[in-house]
Amino acid sequence: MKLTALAVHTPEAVRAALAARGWETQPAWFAATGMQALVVLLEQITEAEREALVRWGAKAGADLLTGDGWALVGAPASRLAPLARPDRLPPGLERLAPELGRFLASYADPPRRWALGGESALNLDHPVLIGIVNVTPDSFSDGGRFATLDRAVAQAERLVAEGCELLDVGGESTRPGAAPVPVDEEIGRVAPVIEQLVRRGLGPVSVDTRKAAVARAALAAGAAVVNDVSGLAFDATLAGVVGAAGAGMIVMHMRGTPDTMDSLAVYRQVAAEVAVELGAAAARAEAGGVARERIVVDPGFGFAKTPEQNFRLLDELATVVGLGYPVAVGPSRKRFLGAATGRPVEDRDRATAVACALAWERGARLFRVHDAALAREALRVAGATTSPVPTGVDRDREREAPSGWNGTSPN
Ligand code: PMM
Repeated sequence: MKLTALAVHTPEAVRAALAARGWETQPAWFAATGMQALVVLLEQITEAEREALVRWGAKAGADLLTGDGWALVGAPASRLAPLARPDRLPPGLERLAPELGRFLASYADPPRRWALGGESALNLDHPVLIGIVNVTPDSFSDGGRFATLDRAVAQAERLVAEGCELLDVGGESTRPGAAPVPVDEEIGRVAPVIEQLVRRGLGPVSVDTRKAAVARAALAAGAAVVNDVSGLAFDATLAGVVGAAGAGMIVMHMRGTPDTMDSLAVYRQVAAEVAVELGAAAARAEAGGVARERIVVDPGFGFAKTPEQNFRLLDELATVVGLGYPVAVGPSRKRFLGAATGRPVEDRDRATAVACALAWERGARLFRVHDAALAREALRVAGATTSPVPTGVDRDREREAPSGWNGTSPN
């Protein structure tokens, strides 16, 4: 007898083992994703639901850890799948099916495109770089350098040449303690730059703002995306503006405002809490009229998080990916990277590139960076190592995976 431990962080290892034994690509990928171990945390469950779960777990061979109002359920994806199907659901667990079904569907078939304003879309089967064009005099990392129109355009041209597929123009610094910028001043900073970038064909362009009035002006100037670092907590009318314009939206997680956020970095389990709060923010966007396929979520590295919490969040990014929206990350040059490397802000692009590669491996698809060249190189390596789906798999058929998992028959 011969024993080989296969890698468990990717279905690729099981797929390759099956392919080596004559399985075709499609059924091998089905079976491999179905065999992946998943753990879901269920909260706010009743005592009756907890008991029904325990009974199901004993029969299904799932691992269960439970307490008052909660349960941790660990099982291969294929074994969890019946819980997402109303026709096969054990009695007493009816409330579980919709959420679990949504999660398993996006797990088996993650979003592969992000619809921006109008008909444009970004393909997410490879790492997508978002280049930062800050037109603030006080941004923490490149403050003031691109404050004039010409400089902003030159920076945008460089970022596009280095592979950026979206340019994020921001006119208000969000570093801790930064002074708020009046609406008119913010519009005066970003709108002319956005207009120039779009006119020169450097778009698509996103505007980094928390304010509906600024978003409206930016969209009129040609922006296709609104990137809101407040997760729709700052201006309740912002979602309506984005929804009405049919634009794309990045919903980022933070707590409080740049002034107060550092004191709010208190979590018992950072990734799970960020995911829940970010899910609520994305739901606010949808309720405001932003279509689901236009939404990207971002865990907000550095916003209301200590360096340790940022690293936990980076490692456990799959929890945020589990929300089912494409995930963007913005670790670029941030303080937590300095805490790990001892490097000053102007020397953190290598650390940024590594953080981006780690985030890709955990399911992030978009990367907001100051320096695109290094990040692109790191992401090329990461992207070549971790394919979301092996070549040869028909991804339209794969959509059916949750009901198709059985893992027993090669054909
Ligand atoms: N970070 C900053 C500003 N905007 N937007 C998103 N979506 N994600 C981020 O992490 C993010 C952001 C702060 O960094 P900067 O001042 O260098 O732009």
